[in-house]
Amino acid sequence: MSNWEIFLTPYKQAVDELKIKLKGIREQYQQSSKHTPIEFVTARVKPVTSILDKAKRKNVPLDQLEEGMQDLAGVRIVTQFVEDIETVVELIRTRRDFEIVEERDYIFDKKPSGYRSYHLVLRYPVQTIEGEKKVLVELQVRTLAMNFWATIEHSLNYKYSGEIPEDIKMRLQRAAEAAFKLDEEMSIIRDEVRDAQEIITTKQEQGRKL
Ligand code: 0O2
Repeated sequence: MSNWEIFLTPYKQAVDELKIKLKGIREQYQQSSKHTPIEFVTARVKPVTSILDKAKRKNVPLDQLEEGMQDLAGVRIVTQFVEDIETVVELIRTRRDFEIVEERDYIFDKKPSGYRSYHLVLRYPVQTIEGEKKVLVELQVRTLAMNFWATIEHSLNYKYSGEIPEDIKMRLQRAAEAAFKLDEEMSIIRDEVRDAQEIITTKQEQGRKL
């Protein structure tokens, strides 16, 4: 096992555990036939090449990664509606199995790129054979529309090594506006959509019991 693998093992454990816990919340909502504020959950440990790139970009010494790079472990919760983000954040705030060390609201305060998302940095305790180790985990909470935009923008940033041509940047700004409008429109018909989804989930649950 390489030194990187050993170093990243507790981060891998943290994201795996959080993924299971968050999926558990989603299932509990579904069983109770309530609208679930969690559409899906993804998680990853940052690849070593990305860690090295970011450390260079942000001047983080490699021996200070544990505190200096908050997103070595990343978990993402994707919601249907903007309002669900608040519900999820409230749920996270009530948890006792980790501590919240920071919250960043890029929804109220979107980034110049057009990026919108709600970020929380957690200090999560992992049980290792050497005892408990607390690791930082970045939790991103965003709607499907915000996620669509961020995924596309992230790929373009990768393709152009962070130097996206001006015309594409302008289109991305317009797409960000469109994603914002989509979230707004969906919020307006939210009650209708939620009623429909609750009927569907109840039918599915009944079908499962038969
Ligand atoms: P990757 O490849 O996703 O891992 P800062 O607080 O500004 O000093 P930091 O630590 O980058 O810097 O925190 P920030 O800004 O909260 O961003 C953390 C992560 O949020 C990023 O990780 C992205 O995943 C996402 N993010 C932030 N800004 C943008 C953006 O403009 N577009 C997209 N698509 N995603 C963004 P990484 O390490 O940049 O990337």
